[in-house]
Amino acid sequence: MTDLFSPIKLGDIALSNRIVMSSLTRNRAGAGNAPTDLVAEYYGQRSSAGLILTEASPICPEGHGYPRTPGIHSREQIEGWKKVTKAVHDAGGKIAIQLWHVGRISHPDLQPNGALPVAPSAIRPEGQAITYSGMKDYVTPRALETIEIKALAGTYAKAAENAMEAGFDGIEVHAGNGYLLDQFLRSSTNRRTDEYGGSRENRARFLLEVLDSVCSKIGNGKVGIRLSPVTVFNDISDEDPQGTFEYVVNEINRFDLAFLDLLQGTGGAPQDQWLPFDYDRLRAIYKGNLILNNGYDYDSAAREVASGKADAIAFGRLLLANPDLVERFRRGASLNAPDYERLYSGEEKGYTDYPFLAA
Ligand code: 8OZ
Repeated sequence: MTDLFSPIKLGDIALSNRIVMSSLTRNRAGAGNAPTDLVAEYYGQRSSAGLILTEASPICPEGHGYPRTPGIHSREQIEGWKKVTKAVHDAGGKIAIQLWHVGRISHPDLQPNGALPVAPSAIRPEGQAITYSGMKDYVTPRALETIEIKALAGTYAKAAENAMEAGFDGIEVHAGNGYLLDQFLRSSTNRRTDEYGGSRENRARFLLEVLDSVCSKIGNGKVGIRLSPVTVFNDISDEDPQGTFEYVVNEINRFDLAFLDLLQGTGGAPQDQWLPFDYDRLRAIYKGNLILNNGYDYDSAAREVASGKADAIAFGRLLLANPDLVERFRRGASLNAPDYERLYSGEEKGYTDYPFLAA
């Protein structure tokens, strides 16, 4: 019987088990938003997971929206990520980088030359950005020109190429959680009247161009995608999420990607708070490997994999607090609890100091 410890190939990426580390923002990048030795140690500690998906990593300076998030657009950042991929590979693991552009979820304080953040449409999100000088209200972003959108697909491809140079096994296009690509997909944030807005076909166009661009550059077997059809994070919604995402997934099939990483509900929210969505219908449409995410424990994860509902399961908080989660699952051992105070700031405390099981 297939269990969480069964190997699997996701496109070109061979996993030794089906326990995937979910992408987790940790805000520990160093100078120039480059990963440091500490970041390499953190990922290296977690390399017994079948696949690590890195924290979201901006593809260009305009793609940043939080302090100390490690990018994948400068020489310094590529060199920093090389330390991370080496640490994971030396320990026998696999690692893919999540490519990110925050779109409107930023602030002039975090943008080059204090510019406005960019988005499909000039619609201000509710809420506040975390800047280097405290929380500040989000601003009304600048709507991208059509020609800039075409260029951005190439920026994703360049970042994917940088990721290959840095030694990653693959990339995950972050098209969820209310960031730039999701802002194009969903009706509440996309009021464009050109070929990138209006119908679901038009709202999905940018994402499909990005996938085309990154797959041409590094090969489809190294490309995955994150979707989160009903998250409410970052003030986003859709008039018809079922229709929008069934269309998207049907179109994505033609790329034969390494995987679809599907976040159910809103990240970190318990299941009884998820907005309604028929995930079985999406699964019936999708032809490739599926990673399911959000709130799984050993038993619920093992059930999804045994029944064939998922090919692998992503764990966020559990792998954050338990670097040796795979071994703990094998032994049925107790789990460390996450230190919620130190999720998004600090250095080694609450980051690289979670205890391993005694040998
Ligand atoms: C939590 C805090 C900041 C960013 C996401 C990249 O949800 C994030 C994120 C999560 O995708």
